[in-house]
Amino acid sequence: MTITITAFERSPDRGRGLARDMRVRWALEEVGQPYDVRLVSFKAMKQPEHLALHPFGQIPTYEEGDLALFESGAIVFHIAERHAGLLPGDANGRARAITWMFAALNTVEPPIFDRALATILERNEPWYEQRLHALENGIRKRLADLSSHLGGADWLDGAFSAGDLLMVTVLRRLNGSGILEEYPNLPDYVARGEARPAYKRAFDAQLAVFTAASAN
Ligand code: GTB
Repeated sequence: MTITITAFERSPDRGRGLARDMRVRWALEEVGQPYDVRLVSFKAMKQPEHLALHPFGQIPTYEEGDLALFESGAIVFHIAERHAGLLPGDANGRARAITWMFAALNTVEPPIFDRALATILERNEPWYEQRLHALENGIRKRLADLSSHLGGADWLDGAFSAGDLLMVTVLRRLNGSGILEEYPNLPDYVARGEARPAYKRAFDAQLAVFTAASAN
């Protein structure tokens, strides 16, 4: 059955793979599932046709036969459940990998996303530097604990899993901030994720969308 996902027609990140379709593309590449992409404009995202797929008018969405999903974490989980390669076979290992998926999205991503938003929306406020400092200290607390947990391991819990896939996409949002580099095993961890052939295919595919849009 054909899988169709949605992505930005013209991503504000200019093809840096920061929009959340990237994690869905990566998951599909890891499990070897081909997929189509329907590109949507900001305007189209708020129209009834798209709202029927995504109640909050966002990307990504996922369609497969009569199944329609939204929320990148839920989509990655669905892919990982249906196909081998992203969750361990043993029940306890699987539960731990799922725990890391939630940790990436519920514990690590929120402070990182708040910082990214502040750098865009609050840059000209008189209290910006103070706010940024507080946000970055919140991020440091999470990264310090994550770094301690990871130690010298390649991945968060044994073999690469959907938990690592989500965590790497979350940490990539800190590129250029210098914060990740304060915990030397974390840039290495991100680099290991980015070196995976499936990651590269997903990254190139989303970059090609931006390149084509820029040519028009
Ligand atoms: N919790 C949802 C999920 O995980 O799927 C959040 C989905 C979401 O935030 N989608 C964003 C969206 O559709 C795109 S990814 N926004 C349009 C809207 O809300 O109207 C977030 C995002 C956007 C831009 C960048 N960037 O330019 O760097 C990075 C990430």
